[in-house]
Amino acid sequence: MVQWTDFERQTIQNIFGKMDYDDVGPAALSRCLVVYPWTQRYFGNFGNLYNAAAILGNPNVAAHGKTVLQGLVRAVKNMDDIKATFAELSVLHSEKLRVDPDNFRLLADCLTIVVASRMGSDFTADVQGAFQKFLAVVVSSLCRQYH
Ligand code: HEG
Repeated sequence: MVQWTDFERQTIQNIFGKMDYDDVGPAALSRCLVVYPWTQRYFGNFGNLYNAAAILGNPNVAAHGKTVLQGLVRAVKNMDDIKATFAELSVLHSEKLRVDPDNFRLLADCLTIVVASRMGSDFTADVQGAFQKFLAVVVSSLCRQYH
């Protein structure tokens, strides 16, 4: 089981408590689709992903970016059992969506970059450490069904 320090818990809750989901979710997913274009293959029903401008303006991408964050909020609320919280989501991504699990990490990294850009100097090394630890647990939990 993952152990969290008080600082880590507070930092994660603070980041998600202050987050503008309508901004951060779309920004993180669209960044992932632009920087790692092979991730577009899972969103064939999302319409125009032809270039960066199309991705940034695509309402399906924006909506799904928010859905991903809503998933992460469930993890924040269940920090002591993220594995169980994401059990079904892991089955969905592996067996139905057939998402290559390497991509979880790539999206998590894009989210870190967007959060860092929004937080500016508040995104200290300690804050980054706590946030990336949280995302590492999320990624590992999503990968469970692939093991
Ligand atoms: Mg996934 C659906 C969360 C990474 C592709 N993703 C979903 C859903 C959630 C979610 C909550 C909705 C599930 C439902 O309808 O029951 N995704 C989620 C998280 C992360 C992640 C928390 C990692 C941080 N997803 C991810 C990655 C890809 C992907 C990296 C592909 C590169 N997700 C994907 C697709 C769907 C979902 C294709 C279905 C979208 C749709 O058809 O609406």
